[in-house]
Amino acid sequence: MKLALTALVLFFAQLAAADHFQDSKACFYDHDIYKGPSFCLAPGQTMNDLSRTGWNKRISSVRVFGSARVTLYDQFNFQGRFQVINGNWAYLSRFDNFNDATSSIRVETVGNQACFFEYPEYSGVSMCLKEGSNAGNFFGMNDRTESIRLDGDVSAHVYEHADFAGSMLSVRQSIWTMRLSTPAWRDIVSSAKIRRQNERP
Ligand SMILES: [Ca+2]
Ligand SMILES: [Ca+2]
Ligand SMILES: [Ca+2]
Repeated sequence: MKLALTALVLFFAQLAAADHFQDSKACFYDHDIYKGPSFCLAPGQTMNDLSRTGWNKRISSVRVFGSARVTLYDQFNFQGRFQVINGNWAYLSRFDNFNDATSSIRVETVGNQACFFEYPEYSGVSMCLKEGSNAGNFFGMNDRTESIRLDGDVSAHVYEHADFAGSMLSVRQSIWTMRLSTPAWRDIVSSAKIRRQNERP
């Protein structure tokens, strides 16, 4: 049984590693949960008028790979209401009502940082911290983290309590889901230090 569990953990660690090394890009889908027609953009690409490609006010879900970061705007030419997206959103309707609202898009790349997500698979509400950060308080993300994505050459040293107190876990590769790989750490992270991969906290 112990062997099976180790194999399972290894499997998820590999999944997370595979995901981490995928090319950075963002993909946009016509329907919820990444279904229907879609298109992808690489970091640096923008679309200032989605009506030219027949995609105006159609996007319903977004997937983000690698260290891409997306900004959606509800008007042409990067105007109007906007949302910054660091992770995967299966239902934009649950994200400040951005379902079928997007008219222009920017995709950028982000540097060395760690992103903390409310749900597994880098989804839900997120918070990203740059290399060198000392976040003594997670505020709205306190005790909510269920996946951690490392972008670039960083590790995240995460703590059970605020102000770097309690148990510490050094995260050196992305964690796809804490439900399986690190269950004791699910919804428990309250503070973190972000460092270069081999630097001490
Ligand atoms: Ca749609
Ligand atoms: Ca959570
Ligand atoms: Ca905590």
